[in-house]
Amino acid sequence: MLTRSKKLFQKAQKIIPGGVNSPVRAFKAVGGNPLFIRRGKGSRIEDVDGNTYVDYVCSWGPLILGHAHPAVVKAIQHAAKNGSSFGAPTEMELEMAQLIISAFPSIDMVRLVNSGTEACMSAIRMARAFTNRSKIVKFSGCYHGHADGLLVAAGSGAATLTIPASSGIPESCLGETIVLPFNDLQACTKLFSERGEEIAAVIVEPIPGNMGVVYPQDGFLKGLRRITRNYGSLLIFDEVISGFRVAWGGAQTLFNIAPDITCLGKIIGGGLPIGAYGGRREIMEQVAPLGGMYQAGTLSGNPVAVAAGIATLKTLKGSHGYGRLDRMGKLLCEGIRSAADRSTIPVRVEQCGSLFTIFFCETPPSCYEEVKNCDFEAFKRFFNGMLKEGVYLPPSPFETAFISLAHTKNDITMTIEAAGRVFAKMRN
Ligand code: HOZ
Repeated sequence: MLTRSKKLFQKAQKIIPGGVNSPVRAFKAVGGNPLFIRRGKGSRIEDVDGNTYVDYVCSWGPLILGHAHPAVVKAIQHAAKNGSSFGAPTEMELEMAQLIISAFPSIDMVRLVNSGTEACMSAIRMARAFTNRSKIVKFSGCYHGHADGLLVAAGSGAATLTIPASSGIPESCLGETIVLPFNDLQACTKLFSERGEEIAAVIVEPIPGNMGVVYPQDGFLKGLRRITRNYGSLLIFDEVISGFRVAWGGAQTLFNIAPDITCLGKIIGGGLPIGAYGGRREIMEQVAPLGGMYQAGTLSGNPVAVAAGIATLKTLKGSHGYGRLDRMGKLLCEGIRSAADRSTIPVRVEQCGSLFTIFFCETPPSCYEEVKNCDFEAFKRFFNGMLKEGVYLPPSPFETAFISLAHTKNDITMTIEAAGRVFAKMRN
């Protein structure tokens, strides 16, 4: 008998491309049928067939407090009652801007937009306006949303579907983007020595999450900071995933590096659509109406999204939750590692606080090229085994998984035990 998820997916495929509104959700990398989700509460989600799962997708990062946190629900209800959108400034936007600026010392001014894609797209335009240069450097496996020019060797869904560069983007546009391997400072030094004066900005996920969690090697980010400064280029940290996730002030606080521009999203919207880009005052003064770099949006600074974001950030700050998230992350990842060791299946679990990725390989990948050499068949079997056990992981080997403050020790224990059983089955 067809499950309700299957029936809905069949219908959806007729009227929505691939049956989904964002490609990774189609389960192409893991086979089978995507689950249609009915509701979520805390660390759990329930599908339309009534199955419940411990959720490690958490809406791909925004839900650091878990699903339907009471403070966030209350803030959304209250804001919606007062009107869902005005297209005019509100006092709450000021509060959000202040929260962001106080958390990120590198940000003097910030502009709210509607998604991480918009944040990165605007950051690039602003960097070009400020430097009066056109070339952009990005790293393979990093994903900065789906704007033209950033969709080359991109992680996330593009990596999952092995799309090297999206069709529909003019050659002239792609020619402005130079792609380097992540963690290869030498390649970056060489490039700048040859073409440094043409480069407007280097954009990087300081802790990539869109090829799975890959650690920046010692000196890599500091090196990027030094090189960009020497050549008058800007350094853009895409902290859409890592911002407010790995620390209150994001990865830049962890590594003590001040980028020129920071892109944010996800957590600052508490599960509603939002993005933001911010940076040094003289750079942000390029943005209209102060300067000539244009960027706008009917729903920018949307009061309901901003209310959800403020409630999330305030609850997060009040909870002193980063220690707990890190402890839970360590507990879970050490448990999964031991379970894998017992099965003798080569597995590397990379973790940074509440972010983690299970790579099926011998050594932790240091760049996209190494991630691509992992065993994706093994990942697929593991994913599907875990799903049967009631654990919902990201349905792609190129994504990071997320732990929330709603995850309990019981969830972690249950997940480790499930992983043990799945690894044992995979070995047989
Ligand atoms: N690009 C998102 C993860 N890095 C996936 C978005 C989605 O499918 O919801």
